[in-house]
Amino acid sequence: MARVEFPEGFRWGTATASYQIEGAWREDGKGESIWDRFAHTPGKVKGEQTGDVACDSYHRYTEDIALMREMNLNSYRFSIAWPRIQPDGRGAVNAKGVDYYRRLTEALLEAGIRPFPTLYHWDLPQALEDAGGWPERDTAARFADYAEIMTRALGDLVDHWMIFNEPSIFTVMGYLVGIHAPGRKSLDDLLRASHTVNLAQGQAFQAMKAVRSDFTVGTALNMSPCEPAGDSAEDAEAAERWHRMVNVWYLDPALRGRYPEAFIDGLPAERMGIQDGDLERIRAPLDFLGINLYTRTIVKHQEGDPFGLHAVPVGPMGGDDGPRTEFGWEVWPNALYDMIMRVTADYDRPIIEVTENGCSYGDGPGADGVIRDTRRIDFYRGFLEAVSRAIDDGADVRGYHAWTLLDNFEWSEGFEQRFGLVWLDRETQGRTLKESGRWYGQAAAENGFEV
Ligand code: IFM
Repeated sequence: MARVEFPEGFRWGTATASYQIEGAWREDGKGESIWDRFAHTPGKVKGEQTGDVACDSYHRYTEDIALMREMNLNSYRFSIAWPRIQPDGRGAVNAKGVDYYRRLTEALLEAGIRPFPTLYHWDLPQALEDAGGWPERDTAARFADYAEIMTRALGDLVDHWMIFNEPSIFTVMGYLVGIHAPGRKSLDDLLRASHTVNLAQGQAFQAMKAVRSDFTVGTALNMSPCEPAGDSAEDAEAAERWHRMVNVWYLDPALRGRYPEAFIDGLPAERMGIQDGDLERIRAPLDFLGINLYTRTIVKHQEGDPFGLHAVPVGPMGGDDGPRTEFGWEVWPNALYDMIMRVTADYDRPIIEVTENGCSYGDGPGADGVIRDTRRIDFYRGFLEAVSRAIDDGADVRGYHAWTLLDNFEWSEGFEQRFGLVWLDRETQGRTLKESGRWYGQAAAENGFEV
């Protein structure tokens, strides 16, 4: 038996997102979001499910906080629904929306849990989509206004913020692939959206720091180490281009004021709508980097791919060597070690928070009511051991957030994929800690575990 230990002060948390857990989709003055519209459109989400009620956390957040306390957690990553704050994405502030997040934040602080909000986890106000959505440049200015409103509203309670959640997922899935809201399928829309999001990141960062210069501001990026499918130089170059497009497309603009060289034929600057001065505007010297990671990516050279990168990922998520979760994602803990070490080397040892990592397994209550989700325990043991190894090898990782607190609305999959440490009974909204939740809580209490 060996012991895996974390540095003193290491944060143990869970992560959630507004549309996936809150419900109350049109209460207290909330406006319609693109996910409300998308989920209400027949054929978009499995089983025609929606986040109208979700986990009802809008009304049951105190129960959720009690569960976090039971697990000895000291950080909670949640997201703020922009349409609760500005129902149309611009103009007057909806006081009841702000009030909800103040109550949530105060209750977290009372419980000794750091509130760790993300400003945008995919629920754009529908009115802004109607005005052009993320491909429309003006959305960046609207977002910076909202960032200022929110940081003013919670700035006396919250120190640590994230701007975006997984920009490369919501732009690619929402504007190119079309399986996420708003469901468009256009490379030009994606290219323009990606630039607006980078502008928004830069402008929001400036607006937040103007509210309080000592805010700690980061962003949460989906990352996955890219491994070449074969031994050829072509595959190696394709894997590197995929890395630039998926992992650092929203990081290099922020930290280096430029786009990475991902496209074979050079940056499509005109199609992206890049204007003079934009490379300064997209800069955001982030105080920390949030890493959301689920598995690795195997990439091969291929012409005729949808991006024009001459690179495509092979097969389903991950490689073929590890077991798979119920979503079909390969369980490959070393992916987290590799990714942390790569950004540590490439970006001069940034402060890192693991902002999401988790797995979907459907294990439910046995006859005795106990939920023995041992595969999830194995998953967390493996990935946390990888984080600890990265810290030993020089990375500056300050916290880890399991995705997710409780089973919730998994976007176009509906409620089928269960990622929670807590089981959700959708009929009663009852919450039951799984065995993985107990294990995670014990590791948090001891700041480590035996392997
Ligand atoms: O549920 C999502 C979350 O919203 C963003 N990151 C990945 C999770 C699992 O798919």
